[in-house]
Amino acid sequence: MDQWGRWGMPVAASEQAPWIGNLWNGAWIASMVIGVFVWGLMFWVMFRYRRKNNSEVPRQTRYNLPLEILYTLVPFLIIGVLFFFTVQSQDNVLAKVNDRPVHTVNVIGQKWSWSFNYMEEQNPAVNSVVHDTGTVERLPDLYLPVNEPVRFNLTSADVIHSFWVPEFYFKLDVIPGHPNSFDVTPNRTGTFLGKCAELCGTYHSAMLFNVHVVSVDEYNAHLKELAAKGQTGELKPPAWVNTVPVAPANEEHER
Ligand SMILES: [Cu+2]
Repeated sequence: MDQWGRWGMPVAASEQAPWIGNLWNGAWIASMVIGVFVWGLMFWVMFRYRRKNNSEVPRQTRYNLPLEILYTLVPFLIIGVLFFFTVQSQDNVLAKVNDRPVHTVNVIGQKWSWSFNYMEEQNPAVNSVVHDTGTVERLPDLYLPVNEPVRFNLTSADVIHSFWVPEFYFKLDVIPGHPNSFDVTPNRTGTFLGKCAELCGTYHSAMLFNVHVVSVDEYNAHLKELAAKGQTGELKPPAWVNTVPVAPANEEHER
């Protein structure tokens, strides 16, 4: 029920999420206010200026310059306000943590799962890069320490994917040959479902991952577990991007 108060959004789990949450709420409230006002005007004129009897035609207004200027300017004003708050939210959500983020996770999107490289060479708990990768049958797990800034570097091994954790109110495209990055500070422990938000092929719908926001101790324990399993070193996408094979030009396709 309290989801109504968020206009359908899940409970936020990151420091950056309120920027998007407030934009989302504000846009809905503005739309509802404008909607109610416009519906009110429509119904008011429909009833107030109805034809009263069959002989008399209501006065017909063809041109009203002030009114026309008004309804040209007001939409620009509405767009301007939405634009301002959109840019403001975007700038804050994409802002990089000063200096150096505490943790870095290099993410690879591949058909149809994810690989996570925890760049923890400086972390005394493991002193190395550890990784985990998923398959269509086994969802990968992404562990994140609560209240610590994490930088995500996103690369793709093949086609365009999109890294999306709904509870962070954020997603970013994972584009082959075009690294993207963003910083996020998870601030609520729990297990969330991450998804690929870009239709990327046959098993796009299976491209899910579990996000565990845990205490720093649990985070370090998980890194050690990965190291103990021998999952050390960084997984990298291929240097050149695999593309869909193109049929030879001289081959004829007849039907
Ligand atoms: Cu995908």
